[in-house]
Amino acid sequence: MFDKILIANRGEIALRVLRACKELGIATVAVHSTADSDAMHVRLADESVCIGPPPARDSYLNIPSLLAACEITGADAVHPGYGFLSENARFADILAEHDIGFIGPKADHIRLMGDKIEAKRTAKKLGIPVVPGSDGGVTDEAEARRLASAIGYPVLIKAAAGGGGRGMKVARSEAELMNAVQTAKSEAKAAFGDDAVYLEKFLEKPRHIEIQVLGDGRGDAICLGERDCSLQRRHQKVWEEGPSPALNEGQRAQVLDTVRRAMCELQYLGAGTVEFLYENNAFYFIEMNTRIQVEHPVTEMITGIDLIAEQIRVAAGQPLSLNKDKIRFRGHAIEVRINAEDPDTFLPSPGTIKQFHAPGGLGVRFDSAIYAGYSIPPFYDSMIGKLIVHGRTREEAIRRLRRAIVETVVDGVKTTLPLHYWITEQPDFVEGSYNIHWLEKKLADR
Ligand code: MV4
Repeated sequence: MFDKILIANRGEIALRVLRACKELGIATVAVHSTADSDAMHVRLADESVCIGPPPARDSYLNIPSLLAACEITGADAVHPGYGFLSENARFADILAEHDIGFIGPKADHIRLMGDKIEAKRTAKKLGIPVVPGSDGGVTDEAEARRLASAIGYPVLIKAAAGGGGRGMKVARSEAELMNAVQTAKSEAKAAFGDDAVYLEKFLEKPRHIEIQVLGDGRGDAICLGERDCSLQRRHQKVWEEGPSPALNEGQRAQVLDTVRRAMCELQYLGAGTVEFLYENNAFYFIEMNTRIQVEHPVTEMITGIDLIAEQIRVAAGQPLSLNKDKIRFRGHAIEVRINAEDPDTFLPSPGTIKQFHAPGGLGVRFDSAIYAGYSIPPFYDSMIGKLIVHGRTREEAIRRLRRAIVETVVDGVKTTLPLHYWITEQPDFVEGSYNIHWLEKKLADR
């Protein structure tokens, strides 16, 4: 097992990793930019190192600084959290060259899943159902036309280096195709330095359902259920819940088993998420994320498994602490992201938190690094915490969420909590019938 873990992140996820380390008896090192000297993760860690000025590229993304911080403190492993360097294969390789553990997947798997064409090809080979589309990249115009008519319009053009919705273009007819391909290519080139694109059947009203996986890197893997993340705004998740209100037991058992077998065959190491679109009772793989995700507490609440502790164990070469027959799913969990934003305009609202009171009680979890008197720096993303609730049923979880939102006090900055309360008041949403377009449509005619 590792003796000392350096946490290459900030905010609530840095606290989340710190807590797991403490419970495992592992010493912790926090790193921080000059904008984060007063941050809670710095206060709670055993040691801390300043790694640079406020812009992330000079601090939280600065690999030489992070290596120096490991060297100075004698940390023998790094946990990257989410975002920043969490899916940077080169960082994983460099740590290995320096004999420092990376608490994440094998570098080759990070690289493989970072290329969305290769990821899809791999998923298909492993028996996971994928969205119908081109089996590789699209190069010339004639090929694009041929592929699109074979797939059937509408088609979606996606960037191989993309993900998270950036660089996608819809073509509803052959007349729109060339322009869509050209635009997608030049946007991909500008955003990622790579103009490779591929085609997929455009699904009109899918849900976004993702499967949490954990692998030991030696052929054992488990699936810890799904999260329904269909409530998004501009490709930012707003509300995540599990189990998905759209699935029945049979469908769930089947997709979980397919994904588990695939991860065993891949010899996947660590935590990962296999993302699907779900429409008309069918699953279609779109991407795989090779990191712990923001919404991992939904899974922890319904399984009782500490996902960060499992990541650390398997990264240290230990087996998973349980096998697939020991996993039990209990009740329903919902996570809402609390952003320091105006709930009507979504403009950022940085500033100083004057008063703060966290909600509590049965089935309530509040993951955050804020405190009364804390100033939210303007340099990073606006998420200041997550409220997670658990109940025996979805109805109970929604009622508990409403109660917990009312109990929460965050004064001094605007937050998205009123938006979440408003969502719980929408009858069609409470009924469970929603897709990836529900939130933006509702917001538009609110
Ligand atoms: C799609 C799609 C429809 N059809 N692929 C957006 C983010 C990226 N991870 C995949 N995305 C989509 N891929 C096909 N073939 C619609 C989306 C999409 C979306 C997906 C999940 C959650 C919200 C979304 C909002 C708009 C579009």
